[in-house]
Amino acid sequence: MRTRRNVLGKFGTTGAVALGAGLAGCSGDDGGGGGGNTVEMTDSLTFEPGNLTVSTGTTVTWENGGTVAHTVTAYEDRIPSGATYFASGGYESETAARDGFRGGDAPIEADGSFEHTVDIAGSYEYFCIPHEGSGMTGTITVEE
Ligand SMILES: [Cu+2]
Repeated sequence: MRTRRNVLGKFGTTGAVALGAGLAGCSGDDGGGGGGNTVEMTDSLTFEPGNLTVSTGTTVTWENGGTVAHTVTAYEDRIPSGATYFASGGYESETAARDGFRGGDAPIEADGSFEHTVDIAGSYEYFCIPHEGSGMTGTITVEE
């Protein structure tokens, strides 16, 4: 485990903190080619896949595989009742996330990542603040 440089190179500083908890036991990744619980943020201003279905307790990881910076920001009124709000940057509300972005807070740069564990079943809709107008939105469907 002396691959600190590689780890940072792949996940960037945003994901470094969560990496220890999220991937430490994951060397035998069951993703089978990058699928699984990962959503990629692309230079085409899309989340891929746009709709990801996972089970409760899953940690979803968003990775910026391109060069354009993005955010992962949940629509506050389009997540299940009782679910924890999530947004890259650690904001606790959609308004705070939008205000923070307007104020110049760094979004997820190239090679950066964000992750969130979904613990309540239902549909979670989210978007990218700078590219919302271009239709950069996504949905996580969480099943029991
Ligand atoms: Cu974006």
